[in-house]
Amino acid sequence: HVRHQGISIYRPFVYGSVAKPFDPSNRPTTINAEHTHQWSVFVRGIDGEDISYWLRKVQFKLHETYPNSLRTVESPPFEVTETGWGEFEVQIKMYFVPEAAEKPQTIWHFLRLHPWDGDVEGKKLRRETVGSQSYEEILFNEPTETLYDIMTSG
Ligand code: SLL
Repeated sequence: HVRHQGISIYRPFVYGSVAKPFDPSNRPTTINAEHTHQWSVFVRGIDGEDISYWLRKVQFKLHETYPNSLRTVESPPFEVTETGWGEFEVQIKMYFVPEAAEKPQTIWHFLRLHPWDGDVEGKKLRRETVGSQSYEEILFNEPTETLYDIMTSG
């Protein structure tokens, strides 16, 4: 791969989660009785930008209590939706398009189900949606010429 020396390209993205408690009076009967929340964990562009021109796939490694805890998403939306009862650290491994000739990068996100303030029991009754997300930038140092062309066209 021919690389552009001394050049860096970066792109913003967001990763995080959103979790919503089940309404006890209106619970889907198919859901495991111990599960208190439905949640999603995601990697996405800013303002809905499609980032699949540089992000090829994402592997979300869930807590080992989940069946098939390694979830691979090969196209947007790069997200996993599940139900559960507990908070845990999600490992998010980002794979880049082959033109990038870059190794995958791993980031971590803490899946929050409960609000920070007050006690957990009280919050369950309030049934709040809890979101937690981080803004990041991916940095490609000395990008390949083909990646450079992809990133700078359109
Ligand atoms: C805790 N250390 O104890 C954490 C682990 C794991 C959450 C939380 C599993 C759902 C299922 C689930 O919600 N795991 O498949 O039953 O709080």
